[in-house]
Amino acid sequence: MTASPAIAAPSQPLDAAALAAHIAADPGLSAFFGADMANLSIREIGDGNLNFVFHVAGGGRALAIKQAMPYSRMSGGARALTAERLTYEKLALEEFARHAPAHVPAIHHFDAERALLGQEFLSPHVIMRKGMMDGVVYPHFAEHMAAYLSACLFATSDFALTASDKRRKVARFAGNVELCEITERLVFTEPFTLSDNNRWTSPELDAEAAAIRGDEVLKQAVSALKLAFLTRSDALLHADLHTGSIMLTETDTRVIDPEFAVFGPMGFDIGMLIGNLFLNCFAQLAYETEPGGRAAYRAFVLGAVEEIWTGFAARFAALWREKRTGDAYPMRLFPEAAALEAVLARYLQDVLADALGFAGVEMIRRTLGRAHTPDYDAITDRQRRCLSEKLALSHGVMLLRAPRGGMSMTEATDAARRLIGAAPGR
Ligand code: SR1
Ligand code: MG
Repeated sequence: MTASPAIAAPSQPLDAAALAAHIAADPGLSAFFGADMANLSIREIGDGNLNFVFHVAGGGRALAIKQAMPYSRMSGGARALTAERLTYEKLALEEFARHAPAHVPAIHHFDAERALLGQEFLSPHVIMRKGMMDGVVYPHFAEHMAAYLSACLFATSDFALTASDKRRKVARFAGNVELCEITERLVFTEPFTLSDNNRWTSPELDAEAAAIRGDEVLKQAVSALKLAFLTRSDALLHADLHTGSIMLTETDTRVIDPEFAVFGPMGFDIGMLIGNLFLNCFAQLAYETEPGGRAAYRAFVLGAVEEIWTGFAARFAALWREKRTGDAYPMRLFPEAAALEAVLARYLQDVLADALGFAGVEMIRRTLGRAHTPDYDAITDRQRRCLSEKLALSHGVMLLRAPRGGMSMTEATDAARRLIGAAPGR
């Protein structure tokens, strides 16, 4: 199944009255809100780049209803984009819910024609990026993300699926070309060349941006990673796994917004996530109100990076040893798990090498490309912002220029610690 036919979405987002009328006309939604249907509270709360999101509450219950317009929100309507992305998001949420139900929101409503997706309203959860900017420690986040990543990536890979099932799933998501195109251009191409879409803190970062544009070794490393994204189908990716795609509390972690979902290299999701954690870690320097005021928080962030990797690798290895029901390295050929330990170790080493590279790409593109993150945009002191951005760029460049397979996750976090320790004013 593909996501066609194309959805004819309206050109204006719904207003509260129109959404209330839609809810009233839908038996599932009106049953959800029950007797309080007439007194629904509806407000638009979206802050993402692509969609509108409405908080709808009544009768002590609440939903987050997402509306995809036939354009991207950040373009103000200028960039056409079909609303099919919402169908991929729904398909991905359903798939991930099968493997990591504790870490995705429940779906309560889907209307392809109107491009509406109603999901569990997560409360008191906050967007992780905001929590990190506020300095909130999430003690279970790394463990939860290791569980989510290992379960979803393993279960949608050839290690778990028969070849036929895997091919069917790959085909189902292969039509998500519009959002893949955004990633291919905004993540892997434009930040590494001159483009009207790019922006950076200028003139302070002009020299760094020019050096990156002229760095052939780095651009070849980025291109090799882009080729992996274009051609490989290791597992179903969330494919936009930044800290704005995670909502959490101290005890509960949910991964939201998988509208970019597509099959690709496993290291992409891990790399995007840790790239955003590194970005936040360097931004923390600028949030300090006294020297060292965010040192403990940086230690939490870098500890989380390490724990995500060790937790992922351990859980993935356990699944490989015990639940390898797929066509790759089938159990019937290798009944003794021990015979494949070297293969498993090499596989994980490759995932790590990819993840570190993708993390480097993410750090550079969020600093020099079209789509920045609030971690940096919110820093009003220009000098501090530049310092954090330069550290992020240095770290990203280092990850991409390191010989492939030559770096452990701890070496990557240690490099971040060293950069921060040597920063001016430290
Ligand atoms: C036009 S979308 C820009 C960025 O926002 C999304 O969250 C993705 O990261 C994309 O690259
Ligand atoms: Mg998103």
